[in-house]
Amino acid sequence: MERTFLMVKPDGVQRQLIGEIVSRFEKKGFRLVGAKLMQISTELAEKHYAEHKERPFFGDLVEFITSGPVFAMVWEGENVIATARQMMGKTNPAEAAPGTIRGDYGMIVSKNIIHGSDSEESAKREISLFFREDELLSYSRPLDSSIY
Ligand code: 3AN
Repeated sequence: MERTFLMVKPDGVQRQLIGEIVSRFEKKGFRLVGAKLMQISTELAEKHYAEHKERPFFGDLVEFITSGPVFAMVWEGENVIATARQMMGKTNPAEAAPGTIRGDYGMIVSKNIIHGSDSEESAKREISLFFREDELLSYSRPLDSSIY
């Protein structure tokens, strides 16, 4: 089953959106296989955002993501990487459709509430950056047979 890395960013934690965000993915039918509230170090932030190293906003990005606690999660399910991106909405909340997380709660691109892996490759990379193998659980729910 496909897995993705999702993270409520410091602005989402401050705005008390953890429960709302977890609830959306839960209700969709995806399965939570790992989660933790954590403070990201500068070193981890630079690794996580390595692909943006040359962008002018890289310094601000690292500063912001390390500015307070984040809620890191791994979710599992059919096509979860692409579907979670759809549920998050476009990077710029001003362009994100209503009904998406960023469309409903976000205002500006630098504080867009949630991060989600954009490909299978980045999901693998990000999951292993943030979680040890023994922090991820495999289990089934009675509901699974109704979802699939
Ligand atoms: P996404 O998070 O939707 O995959 P990316 O990977 O293009 O978007 O950007 C990573 C993060 O960098 C975004 N979540 C956003 O917070 C920040 N970001 C992207 N573009 C800008 C920008 N023009 N100015 C400031 N921050 C930006």
